[in-house]
Amino acid sequence: MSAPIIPAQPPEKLTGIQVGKTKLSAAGVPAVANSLKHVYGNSGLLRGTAAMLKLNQMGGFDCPSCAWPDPDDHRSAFEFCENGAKAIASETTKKRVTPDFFADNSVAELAEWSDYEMDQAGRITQPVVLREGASHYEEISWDDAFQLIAHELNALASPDEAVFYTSGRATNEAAFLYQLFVRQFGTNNLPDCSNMCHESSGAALNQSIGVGKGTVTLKDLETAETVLIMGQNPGTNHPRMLSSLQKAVENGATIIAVNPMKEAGLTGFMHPQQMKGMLGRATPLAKHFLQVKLNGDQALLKGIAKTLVEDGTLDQAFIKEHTHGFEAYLQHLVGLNWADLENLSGISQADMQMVARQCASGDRKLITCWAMGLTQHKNAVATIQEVVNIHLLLGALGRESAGVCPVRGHSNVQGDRTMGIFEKMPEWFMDNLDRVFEFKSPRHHGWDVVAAIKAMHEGRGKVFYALGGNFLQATPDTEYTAEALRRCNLTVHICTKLNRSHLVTGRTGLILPCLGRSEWEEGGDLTQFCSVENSMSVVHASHGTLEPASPHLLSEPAIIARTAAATLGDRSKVNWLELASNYDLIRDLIEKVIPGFENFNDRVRQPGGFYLPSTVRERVWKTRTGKAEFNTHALDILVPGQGQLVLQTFRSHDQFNTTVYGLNDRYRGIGNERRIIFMNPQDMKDREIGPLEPVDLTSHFRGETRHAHGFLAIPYDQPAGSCAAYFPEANVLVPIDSYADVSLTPTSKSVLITVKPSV
Ligand SMILES: Nc1nc2c(c(=O)[nH]1)N[C@H]1C(S)=C(S)[C@@H](COP(=O)(O)OP(=O)(O)OC[C@H]3O[C@@H](n4cnc5c(=O)[nH]c(N)nc54)[C@H](O)[C@@H]3O)O[C@H]1N2
Ligand SMILES: Nc1nc2c(c(=O)[nH]1)N[C@H]1C(S)=C(S)[C@@H](COP(=O)(O)OP(=O)(O)OC[C@H]3O[C@@H](n4cnc5c(=O)[nH]c(N)nc54)[C@H](O)[C@@H]3O)O[C@H]1N2
Ligand SMILES: [Mo]
Repeated sequence: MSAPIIPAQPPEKLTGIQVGKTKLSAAGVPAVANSLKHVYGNSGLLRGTAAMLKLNQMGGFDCPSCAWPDPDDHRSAFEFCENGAKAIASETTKKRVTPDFFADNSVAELAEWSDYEMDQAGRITQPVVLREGASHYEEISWDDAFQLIAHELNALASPDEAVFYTSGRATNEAAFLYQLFVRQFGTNNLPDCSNMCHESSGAALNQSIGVGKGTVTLKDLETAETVLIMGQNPGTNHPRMLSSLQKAVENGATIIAVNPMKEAGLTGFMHPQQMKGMLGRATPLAKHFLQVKLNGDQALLKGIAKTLVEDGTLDQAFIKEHTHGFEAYLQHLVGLNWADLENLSGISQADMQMVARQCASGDRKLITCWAMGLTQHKNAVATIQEVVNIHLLLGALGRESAGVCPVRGHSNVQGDRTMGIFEKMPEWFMDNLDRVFEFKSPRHHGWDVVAAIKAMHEGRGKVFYALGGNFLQATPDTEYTAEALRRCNLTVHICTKLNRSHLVTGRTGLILPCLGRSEWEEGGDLTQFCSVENSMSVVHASHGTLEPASPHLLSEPAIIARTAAATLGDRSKVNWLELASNYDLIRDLIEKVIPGFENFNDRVRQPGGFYLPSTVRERVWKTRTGKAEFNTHALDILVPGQGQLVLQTFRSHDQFNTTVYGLNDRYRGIGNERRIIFMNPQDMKDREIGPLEPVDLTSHFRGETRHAHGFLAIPYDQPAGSCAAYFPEANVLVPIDSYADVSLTPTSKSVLITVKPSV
């Protein structure tokens, strides 16, 4: 008898919404109170305090939440934010998911649970397997689990039939070992969460300035004159960035925010560790707020560039010495008309000029920060290159207090890429791997996230192995992706907590639970530590200091090493088990393969770690032409058809990606509900939809439709034609074939939908 088909989406239950006021500033005492509630509620007083005191301290562990850097010198006793606290609470919880838990709850029953309930279940303690046709997961020994994986991998007709996903929490050591295993196995099928995240930034920056990373330090940010924050909600997603922004403002910087939503963290900040903040007095952050239409940034940026040209405020010397492609770009700007730019962006010419003049003022110490609001659109790469164009016009790149700052998401997503987690690493990297490990790495490119889903759907991908993450719910087109996973022979998840990807499995499903970042290594070895790279290219150590959630857990490097040893056997000359027992040995190998890691083991032991070198800071441009490149793109902006709206899928305050810590979105004034759609009030009236009325959403793409039912409509200040719902509930609406040009990032912020009252 075959098992029932397990639903792919969270249950469509409403949880009892409470609507309050939207907030005008972020953090303050409520943030601290909320952090403490999460930490002590989950972890208990002792474990909770022990964890919080080690978070982001030198000699402690790196916060597993976002990738925002720590101060280079001074750290306050609590260098954390509300969301870091929630991440820690979720990891250090006292609750456990044991083999008995799986015996009590069938997979079909677990599929009825909400994402919040699944996270609340606690830490998984032992490896478990869902055998073909079985209704429940059951215990399996580590050895048997590795044999099972090895058997399925070695039975494939080609290594390219396997998919090896990575989520950006994996440390450098785990990631390096993983990509080495995958390439020795014989494939480059290494999709990662970055494909859905900052891939557009990497692709754009690599082509424009020869590196795919940001070019500024914390000090640069704190001493900039103008900070442009585009498509980012730092109050929720990068709260520690607010202290840096506060410092920048205190040093005289002007902050300009560009966002369809007036996010609390952009308008004001109450520093929870300063008297003023505790008294509830906020430091105003953004002086100007440009409420751009969803996906309208490209037009706005062109308007800023056009003004710089019309005003003649260009850095001619920089342009001449350092750039390529200026003439073509100039011609393009001259040919644009203001009415189009205004219509497409929703921003007036006067405002675009005001921003341009602010950017060109003083010493042009301009820093532009951005996140998912720019990267998850069809024109994302073009838009980000437009950001770079402005920096090139002003010579605001590769010097102090100026540059570009893509603000990364996952705490080590940037490091994972440095370590080789990429389906198309450059030749020099592969050459180095071959030299150091004496093998021939596969040179044909592998699959990214979208390609991997399609391959599994079409039967070309047969084994899915994930180092962390929640593939089913992080990816677009939930129903399509679920079918892709169901068609696999085997799906394997290395993870800490239960999530929906564990329920929608291949013919056989495996859950391999690992240690969390806060925990010490197997055998209580406190000298072992891992390393990570933050959003500003600082590589530093992370020491686990807590007792593991279960004695059965293995570290990520150990799981990868044992998978590799079982699968490759004599085919590999690498001593996998030795590497997994001493991370210094892994770091020695990283040093041999990747430039910038000289004396890695010494330097990573220095307090605060070290910066990776940046060619841009030396004004060396590793591009096609050896210059920084102006890229000229035609205006290409998503315009909704008759009756349609553009939907963005974004994060609430109480979630970390697909992990739901709570049901509130405090700054936006939402309590106890996630199935909601924020709409412009006039758009609601036009559709005769009242506040809190249930609505159904239909997305439209190339004649195909996709549906999501039973969302509550909330009137919310944003441009007409733009609307927003939470990820992952709305992912079902994002079409698998709708992705960004060049970077192939799913267009999670550019979904064309129609909204109707539920019938
Ligand atoms: N607490 C918490 N922290 C996190 C995460 C989390 O889920 N929770 N996730 C981590 C990860 S992996 C990432 S990538 C980051 C994500 O950090 P963000 O990018 O801040 O995350 P989103 O919630 O997707 O927010 C996108 C923001 O861009 C705006 N936006 C959307 N579309 C547009 C547009 O077309 N133009 C402009 N100008 N703005 C737009 C939205 O209104 C919203 O404010 O955060 C990281 N940190
Ligand atoms: N519609 C829509 N979709 C999106 C986005 C969006 O804005 N809109 N954002 C995209 C972005 S920016 C990203 S980065 C992706 C995120 O995609 P993923 O990285 O795949 O998803 P997460 O939700 O971060 O993964 C959570 C799971 O990681 C596991 N985990 C937690 N800690 C550890 C650990 O230490 N080790 C291991 N091995 N596992 C651990 C837990 O089991 C948890 O359930 O989602 C993308 N998807
Ligand atoms: Mo991300």
